[in-house]
Amino acid sequence: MKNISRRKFFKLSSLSLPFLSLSGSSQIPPFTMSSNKVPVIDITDLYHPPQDFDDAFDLVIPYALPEIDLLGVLLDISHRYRVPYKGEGEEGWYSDPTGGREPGFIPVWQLNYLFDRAVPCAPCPFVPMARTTDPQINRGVFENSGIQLFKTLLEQSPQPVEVVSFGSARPVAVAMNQFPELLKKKVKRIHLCAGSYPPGKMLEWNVKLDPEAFIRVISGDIPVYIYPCASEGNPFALGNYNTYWLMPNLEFLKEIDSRLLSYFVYSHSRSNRIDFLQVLEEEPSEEAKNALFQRTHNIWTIDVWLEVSKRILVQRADGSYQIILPTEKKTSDRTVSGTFIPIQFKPFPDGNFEIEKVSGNSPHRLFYRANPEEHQHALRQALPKLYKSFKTMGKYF
Ligand SMILES: [Ca+2]
Repeated sequence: MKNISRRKFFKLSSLSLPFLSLSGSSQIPPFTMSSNKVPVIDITDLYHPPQDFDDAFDLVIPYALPEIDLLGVLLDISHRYRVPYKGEGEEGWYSDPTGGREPGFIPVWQLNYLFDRAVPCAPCPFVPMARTTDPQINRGVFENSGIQLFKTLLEQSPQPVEVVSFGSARPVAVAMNQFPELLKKKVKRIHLCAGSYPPGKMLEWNVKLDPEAFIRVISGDIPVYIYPCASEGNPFALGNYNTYWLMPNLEFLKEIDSRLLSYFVYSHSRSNRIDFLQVLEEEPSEEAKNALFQRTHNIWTIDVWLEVSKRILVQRADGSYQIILPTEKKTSDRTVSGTFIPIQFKPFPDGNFEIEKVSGNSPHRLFYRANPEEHQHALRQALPKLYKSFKTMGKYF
């Protein structure tokens, strides 16, 4: 009975667009679409307090890179991690006792404030799909507001959009089940940061969040660029097909824009201050800053941004590594960025997958790095330089 009335309500209210934006209104802020900017929809499992601080760390990139037009942020939330979760007897692999947390509206609003933007943001369904064809309409208006935002942003974009997904594949899969034709027409590529390749015994974290959703997305014909987050099930392996690398500390944040530093400290310290914009104008405590600087930081996401923004990771003639624009490339530069192998997916029922390498007539691609140690070494040099170049918009207060 409850589901029926929810469905009805959803049908009625889907005529208007329910989502949250900085202005609090339900209208998409007008955005200018110049042809040299890449339109991007960012789907992230971002919470506050964070589950993985890198989600807040990573979201700065699409705000700060001028070649990206960030159309919207969809919050990929899993109810089980909103509260302390003890796992399902899988040797604690998927447990997380550090919940509660809520969808990351606060970090999105903070970045809108810091970069003077009005990027709309909305949550997506909180629970796994019951089957690969599940449209999750019975999750109601609030949890579907991200899916509605997805639809509206695609409809309004004059050109196909790059979709990046850093959590479960659920928002993309639900959208595939609600408006498949629109996705086919308006999604250029889905950059899916998930899965293990080669496959492992344990499901990779993002796949485990929603195996049906992952199977749905890799079984479709919309181009999927997959950036595996694990190799043989190990999320911390330096394999050829996964993107993981480690920053031994975040000392370089001492030299970044001071308001961005406050943003990072807010997230990293799990702050509960309600004046979450004003706090960005204040100098954080030494203790909170030092805890951040000494953080050992795991990264799985940067290769997505290189591919989407068309920036290149290179080694310069002097031996140093940098992330550069294509126009900055010199003949003496050696490219270190990952490449992409044309593949066909062979999904297994549990959410793992195998691949078949094909000659290029498949829309799908698998990330590949020839030398994982060099990839890590290069990014340890190049990523700090990139973050140090980011500037927030001027302070008004
Ligand atoms: Ca994530």
